Amino acid sequence: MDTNLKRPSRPPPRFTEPSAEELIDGIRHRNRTLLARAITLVESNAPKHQEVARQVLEALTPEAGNSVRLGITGVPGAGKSTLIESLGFWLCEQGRDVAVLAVDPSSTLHRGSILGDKTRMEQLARHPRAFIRPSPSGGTLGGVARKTRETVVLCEAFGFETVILETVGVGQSEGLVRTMVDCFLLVLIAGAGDELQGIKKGVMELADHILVNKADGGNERAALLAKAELNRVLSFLSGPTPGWSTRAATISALTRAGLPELWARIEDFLEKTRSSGAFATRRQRQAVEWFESLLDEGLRARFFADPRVSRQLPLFRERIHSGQMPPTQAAESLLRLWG
Ligand SMILES: Nc1nc2c(ncn2[C@@H]2O[C@H](COP(=O)(O)OP(=O)(O)O)[C@@H](O)[C@H]2O)c(=O)[nH]1
Ligand SMILES: [Mg+2]
Repeated sequence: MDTNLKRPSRPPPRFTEPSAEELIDGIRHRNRTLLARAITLVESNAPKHQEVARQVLEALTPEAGNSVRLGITGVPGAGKSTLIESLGFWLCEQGRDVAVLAVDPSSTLHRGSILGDKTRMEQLARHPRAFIRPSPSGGTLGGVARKTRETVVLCEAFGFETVILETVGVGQSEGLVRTMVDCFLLVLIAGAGDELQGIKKGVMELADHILVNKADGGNERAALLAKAELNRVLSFLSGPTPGWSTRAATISALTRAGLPELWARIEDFLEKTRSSGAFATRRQRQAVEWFESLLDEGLRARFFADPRVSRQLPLFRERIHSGQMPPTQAAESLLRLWG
């Protein structure tokens, strides 16, 4: 007897993509699967996905903006992911919904890096109030920036109260993430003599709070010394937020000692900057920066997609290569051809 005949018939698997309306409705009703699908569309470079993503963003942007956006930077190995897991879990346990997004402009080439991070946030990833998303592969810094900003909008419309952005790549991503967050934390570790560990003064000047991590297991004294040295240096630097003095503190992301103090410090920051207006001013400036970077990206994309440009481009390269045309003239001619 053919047992297959007795099986109840299942509906065929659904391969169709959700419409913009389904995604908008799904995010409003806190459907995580549809949130993830919408983020995938935002991250896609396919024009038909981008069109749906645009509709979703247009509908949901007015509902976004209600989270605290935190950025966390620091050298690889300083303990950023461990800190995010500890802080995120702690916040979730207090009833807050936390989204964690990684920002890694190098991830186009090395998609592996964040996977390790994600597994290290195992406890947080399992928490029903948490949502963790690895970095988009944007192709360019501008691409990653756009995708991350749009993902923040989706997460906020969904209702996440805290959105944490972790910089993964080194070098370029700090400045970028600073333009997307309300409060920016720098994670360092004590030891090796040099407390600044190649962290440039410029990066310290982006931070609203500095953490000397791994203050545990006999390393507490070194961490306290590093903290004191940092606070000495900080007293000579101008911080990124008017009316707020950046200070260093010790923490252990592993034992979670110093975590409630960290959150109290962040709340103090939010309270002060909200009442002084610095919070709103920064968000306004960031909106203009977002607009400008969209223009930059859009112009680049349209320029290179124009057939007049793409037909001529190899020819111009060849002429420059063979010395027939100076680069300045070539660039100008190609731009004129387009605009
Ligand atoms: N002892 C100690 N180890 C830590 C602490 N925070 C992170 N680590 C360890 O440092 C390593 C790098 O941590 P990770 O969070 O991946 O650093 P990231 O590259 O900055 O994200 C891991 O082996 C962590 O377990 C801490 O507070 N104390
Ligand atoms: Mg990490």
